[in-house]
Amino acid sequence: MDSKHLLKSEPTPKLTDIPPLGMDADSLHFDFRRYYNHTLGRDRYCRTPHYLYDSLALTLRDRLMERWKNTRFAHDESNCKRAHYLSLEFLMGRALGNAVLNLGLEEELTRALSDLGLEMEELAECEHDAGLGNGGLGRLAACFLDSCATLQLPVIGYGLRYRYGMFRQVLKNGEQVEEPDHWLRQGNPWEIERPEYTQRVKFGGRSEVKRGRDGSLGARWVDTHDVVAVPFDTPIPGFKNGTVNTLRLWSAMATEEFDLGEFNAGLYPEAVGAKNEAEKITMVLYPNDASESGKELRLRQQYFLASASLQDILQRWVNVEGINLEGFADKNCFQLNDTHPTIAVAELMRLLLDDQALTWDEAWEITTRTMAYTNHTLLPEALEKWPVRLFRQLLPRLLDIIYEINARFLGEVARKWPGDVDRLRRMSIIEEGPEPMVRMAYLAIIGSFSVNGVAELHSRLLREGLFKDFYELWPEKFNNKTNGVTPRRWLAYCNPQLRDLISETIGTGWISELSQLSRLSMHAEDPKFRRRWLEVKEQNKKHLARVVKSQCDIEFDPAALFDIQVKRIHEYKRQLLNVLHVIHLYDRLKRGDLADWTDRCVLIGGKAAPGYFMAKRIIKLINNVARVVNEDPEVDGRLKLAFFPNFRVSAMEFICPAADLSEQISTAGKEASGTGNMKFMMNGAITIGTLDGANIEIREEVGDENFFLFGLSAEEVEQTRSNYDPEAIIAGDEDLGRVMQLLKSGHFNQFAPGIFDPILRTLTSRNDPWLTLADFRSYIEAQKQAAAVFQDRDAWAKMSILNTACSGKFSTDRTMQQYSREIWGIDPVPAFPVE
Ligand code: 21N
Repeated sequence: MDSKHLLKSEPTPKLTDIPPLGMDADSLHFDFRRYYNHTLGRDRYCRTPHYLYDSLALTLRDRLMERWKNTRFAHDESNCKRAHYLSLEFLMGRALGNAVLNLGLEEELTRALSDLGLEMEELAECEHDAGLGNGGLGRLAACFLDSCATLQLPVIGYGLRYRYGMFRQVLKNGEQVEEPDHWLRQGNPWEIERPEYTQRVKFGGRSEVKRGRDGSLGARWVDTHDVVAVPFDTPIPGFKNGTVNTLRLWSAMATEEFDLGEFNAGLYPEAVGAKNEAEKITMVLYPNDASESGKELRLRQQYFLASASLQDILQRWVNVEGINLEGFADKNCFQLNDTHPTIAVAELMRLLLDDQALTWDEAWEITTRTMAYTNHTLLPEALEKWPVRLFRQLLPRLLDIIYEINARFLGEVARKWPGDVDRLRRMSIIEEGPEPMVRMAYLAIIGSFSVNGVAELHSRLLREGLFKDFYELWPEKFNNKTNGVTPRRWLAYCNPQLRDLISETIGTGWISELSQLSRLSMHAEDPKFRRRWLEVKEQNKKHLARVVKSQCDIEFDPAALFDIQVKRIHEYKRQLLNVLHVIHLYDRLKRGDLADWTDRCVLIGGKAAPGYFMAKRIIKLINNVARVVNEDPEVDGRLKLAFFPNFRVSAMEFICPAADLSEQISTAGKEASGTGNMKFMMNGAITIGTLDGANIEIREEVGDENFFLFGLSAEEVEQTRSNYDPEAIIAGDEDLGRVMQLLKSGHFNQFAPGIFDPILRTLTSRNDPWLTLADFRSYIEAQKQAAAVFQDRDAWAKMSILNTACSGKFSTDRTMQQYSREIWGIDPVPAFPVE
């Protein structure tokens, strides 16, 4: 720590010994008014609710602050092992409602506010989502933090404080337009800046290498351009347990010297430009969810996170334990959220070798005992590779280290498989070719003691396919950790009516022990309980219908089947299959085929990566089909289709409680896990899905009779590819024939001929990687079955209740218990009580 930040004299304990804040309505009421009037200086003429929101956030933050400090003290004094979750994304969403729930303040706060004529929900709406992530991977990190705090696990999140989060999606003429998400514009009451923990990160320059007597590398990294990393901490409250953990996000700042040289040379604009260059690093989140960006700035972001975080952790170690790093690996571990922060493997080696003067073997021992890697995708286009050339330019010292890791590793492979040159080529960190590349996944596997996938099927496919060579070398590294979601945000907070019904029926223990939901099963037979269950769903559907009306100007009838698919738009997720089904239903209505008809409202939402042409064209198709279907008098309201704009965490909070049917229809073998599927299930939606990702485990838990299964299995998908003949499928299926004819005829693009040709071409290509038409028939049949069951309100209610009742496995509390016991080797540490 910088000595200029330290006081010369020890302050009296009186400075920090203060009584705890009241958790009653009167204390909250008093503090809220004090913030509004005295701190923010507003008066009765102020008409914007934002200052009311700020006053409330500050009132709550004070209560978090004292618990936060007590948690830190408890961790420090117990000298416990800690886990550090390194992630380029934390999709936190809003903090206020979650803080109220986890602090157990819902009742008292409602009283305090109602006395002032205010409602919490209205103030909560003022908060901008912290959208510092793309999709599942980023939201998973956020759910993990909630569960770690609730389980009182000493886990710290490390990420980047992007000034612009995930873009805002607006629709113009049915097409996606991106707008910047300046989420910090109105300030962020949930973060506190910690300049005292500032770090310095190096870029560029040269590496001067010299080999030591024991063969180890000694080196100096010189002539670097440094960037300063300033941490901002966000409190992560556990559920009613006094624990508040930390999410630490780094913000890039120019060093003071950075511009000085140029400034002195009279190049003032250039100096300020250089400052911008440094601060660009944390300016914006990359918005591609499932393909690597390949951009230099992205690699800068990754290294900035890895280096600042590791230096922070090592500095703490040295401050507390001194320079002896022997016990470091017993007290620390790092979880790499996909390959994005994997440069941490080489960076930890650099810090241990160059700064701490350890030998290679000592440093490698610490690295491989502390690093653990989670893979989130099998899609080849998402596997990160960086040009060696770029590494040499930007991180020359790290490239030296990667080469050395690779040389020693290939030696090990050669000893195990003498003469197997092809295996050496396959397993090398460096992919040879005209432009040699660094394969980040291989660096992650080689540098880690644990490699995990995120659902059973996904982990098996990693062992048998993508990482087969590595599995043969190190089977003991490989394991599965099926994803989950936090039941606090995704049931107790977002669905208060269902929460109250469940708690009235089985008590409140389920909120922190979700397997208790199984006690609902016996009530699934009770007609009165079923009626109340359906009443809650109906209320939630009415709420969603109001939002759809205001956002999309489309009327949803709450009595209809609410059929929902919300997730990033990607061809493998097959939003197109959903659209083909909607067109098929439309075609049935037009032909007067009303046999066993069920009214249906289909909602599709999600963002497309800005550079992903096909995904954007799929959005356009959804909107065009919606317009034709919704406006056709012959359809007469029996079928509705809406595209929900700007899908995000805070939207999912009212969407998932209102779903009847959850669409999880990816090509089998492509969706690593899925987590939206779990949110829907918890809230009593029934899944229509393929045997992909965690769908398989959802079906195992709930039983085949409470799940609408369709489609090829992952094995069948691979067998089908070689003789896939979509034209033959169309010829053999009249319904599909008519759907394709409608599309081809331009029925949905009367004034823009040809715009859907690219979509038609992939659907009818023998090389369509997503095999959409192969699953058409079985999808239509499963949909028909769902529609039929929906008519039988009692049968549907029972299935819905059983879905919630069987969702216990999909709590991140279970997931985090497994990570903590089977990977991290950490134990819970109770926080000191506030008193
Ligand atoms: C998801 F832009 N993986 S979101 C899985 F370069 N990867 O698809 C899902 F910066 N993102 O099945 C699973 O449930 C979820 O993870 C949680 O395990 C995701 C990768 C990504 C790639 C590049 C970039 C950003 C993100 C970018």
